[in-house]
Amino acid sequence: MSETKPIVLKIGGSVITDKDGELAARTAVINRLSEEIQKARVENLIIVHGGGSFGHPTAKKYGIKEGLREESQKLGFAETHHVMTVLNGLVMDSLVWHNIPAISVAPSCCVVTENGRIKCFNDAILKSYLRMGFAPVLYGDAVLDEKLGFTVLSGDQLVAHLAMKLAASRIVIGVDTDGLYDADPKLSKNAQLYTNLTLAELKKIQDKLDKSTASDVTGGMLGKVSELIPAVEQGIPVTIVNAAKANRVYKALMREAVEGTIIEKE
Ligand code: IP8
Repeated sequence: MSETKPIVLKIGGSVITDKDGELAARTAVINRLSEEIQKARVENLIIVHGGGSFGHPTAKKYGIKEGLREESQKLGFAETHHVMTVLNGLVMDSLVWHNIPAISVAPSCCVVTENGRIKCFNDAILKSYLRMGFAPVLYGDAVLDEKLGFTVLSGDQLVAHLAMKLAASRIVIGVDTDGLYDADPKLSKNAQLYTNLTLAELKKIQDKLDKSTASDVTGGMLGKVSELIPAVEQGIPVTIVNAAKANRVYKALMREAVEGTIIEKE
């Protein structure tokens, strides 16, 4: 049984899928990341992945985030969860064949939100898996909501919640840019990378951050950072790295020096 504090790793949907495509998984990238995770041999690891071109277009098409308004959306809820299980299946396939004892935990079966915020997380089984040395794998999902009927739960909210609840030592966020910039680096050539930020600095620059990627129902880099703030407040450092580039996630997991953004409380 492991006693070390867990590390929570988030892999962005824009890394493992092609957001311009439809249900377009990047299997070579998924395999490379599995290799890096396997090589790092982190003892107590929780993995969370995003929705990319699987969850987001389907959730958007049926207005799942806004909640249940008409019967026909129920099929959309089922479809959104289903396409997430398809992407998760590809991730699981790769992790397990890379000899990682990964076990899939569906948020739709253990989380209930209230107005989009996690209200209840039945995490007893997840904790048992973790204690036994398994690597639980969760993902952004369609979940039941006490006020809205149902909604979309982002992987980022899950990451922060799990890290705080399980007193994680660190959060590693794998995105498709080199870290956190003062402007969207895909749109602005002069965008500057923040390498180290304190919580106070992060709060100050929050309004500068990219508010959304058009295809994302859960709010782009700003949404990501806002979710992470409570975890940093609790003293859990966050490292944001480019998971689309080889070895960045590996180095972050190994605590090696790596290009990216480190956010710490002070
Ligand atoms: O990509 C959203 O998860 P995220 C998942 O982590 C769905 O925001 C179902 C759109």
